[in-house]
Amino acid sequence: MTSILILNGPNLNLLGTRQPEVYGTTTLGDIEAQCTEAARSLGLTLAFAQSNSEGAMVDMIHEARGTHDGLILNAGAYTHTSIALMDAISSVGIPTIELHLSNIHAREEFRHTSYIAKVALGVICGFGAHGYTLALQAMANHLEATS
Ligand code: CA2
Repeated sequence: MTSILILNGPNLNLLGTRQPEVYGTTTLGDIEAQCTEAARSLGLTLAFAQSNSEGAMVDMIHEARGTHDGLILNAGAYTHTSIALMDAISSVGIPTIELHLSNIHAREEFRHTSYIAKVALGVICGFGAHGYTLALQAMANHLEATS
């Protein structure tokens, strides 16, 4: 069965507890439950993870090789800084969708740069928690079209 890893970066474990005006009231646990249901109806196997550590995220991307067919990555603030995550995605060659809850282009200038976008299939941002299920649908379509 086609397997997808959804990987979340720093501070996303706080979702639903602080800054609801920016990030909404949905918790990461709620998002995982929505993704589990969406993956089931799309016929996908899902792994869902979060880390506050850049190195741990690099390790999880390396370990995804041979295990997962697609990566959906909300790298949080590392999106705007991490050449290491960009290189990890390039090195494993797994199709990757960059995802954000907020519209990073409508926010501060420093959020307009993304190292992840340079190696991603595409980017989904600004649709809040719904973006996660949109990304799963987009990844399912991509993997189906390229299989
Ligand atoms: O919009 C997104 O999904 C972001 O990846 C979220 C990151 C931010 O640095 C990116 O520019 C855009 C921040 C995640 C912080 O999450 C929090 C959640 C609740 C309370 C505080 C932070």
